[in-house]
Amino acid sequence: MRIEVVSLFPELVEQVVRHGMPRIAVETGQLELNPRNPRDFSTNRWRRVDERPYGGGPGMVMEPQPIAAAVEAARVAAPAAPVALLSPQGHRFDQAWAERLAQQDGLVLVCGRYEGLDERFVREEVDFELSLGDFVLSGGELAAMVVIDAIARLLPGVLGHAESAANDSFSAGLLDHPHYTRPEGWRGQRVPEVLMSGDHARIARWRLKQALGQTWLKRPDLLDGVRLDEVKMALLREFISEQRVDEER
Ligand code: 9WO
Repeated sequence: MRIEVVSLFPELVEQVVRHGMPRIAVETGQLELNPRNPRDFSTNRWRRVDERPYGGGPGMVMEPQPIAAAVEAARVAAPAAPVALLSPQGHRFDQAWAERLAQQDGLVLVCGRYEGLDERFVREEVDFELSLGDFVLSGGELAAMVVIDAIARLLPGVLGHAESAANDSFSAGLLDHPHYTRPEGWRGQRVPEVLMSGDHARIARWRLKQALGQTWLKRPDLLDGVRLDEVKMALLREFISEQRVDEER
């Protein structure tokens, strides 16, 4: 997959492929990340990319010409790629969005700075807007890096992809089960016995029960989005009844 990032801070966005799954995705040729700086496309003799807002007010607005030219160059490098703007007005980015975008051959991510972008640019060049949540950042770059990380770990061929991405309980619409490592006892708390039993079927059953239970406890809204078959319903009931026992202790 080829991801083109339009940003006034390309060196910031490039940091995302220095570590972790995005780095592996680049090293294995599954991901190509190409930043494009609107400043390089400015036809202004001072390479200016921002101007004062019509109507007045504080701050500056990104001029349409340089950022549109950068997006047009990105479109040539990644034909048919959708153009997404990172903004609080966008669709809420989630795992389903990550999975959908990971199936594309290309993607153009546009990062704004200053007080915002000229609205005519958004109408002309942007296919959809993506939001990480209801908060304001100083620019779209950190949000673009989050989107790139979420996509990179889903790309086929990225190390461990087959097991870990499919195993993510988020791919089943659930939170993760708890994890434990050595030592067996720490600050008076023991690792659950089942995890040391070597009984893989029992372990898988315990993990699914915990994933269902943790989702019920911490994010009950997510359970509205998943169809619980009889096995899962039974596991969740079992988790809930064990909760009550824990509370009474
Ligand atoms: C800022 C803003 C504030 C209140 C209501 C709507 C708003 N839109 C923007 C906006 O698009 N700002 C541009 C991009 C320019 C300034 C910094 N930008 C930005 C992107 N701030 N916050 C984001 C963002 C992106 C994705 N998810 C959450 C926030």
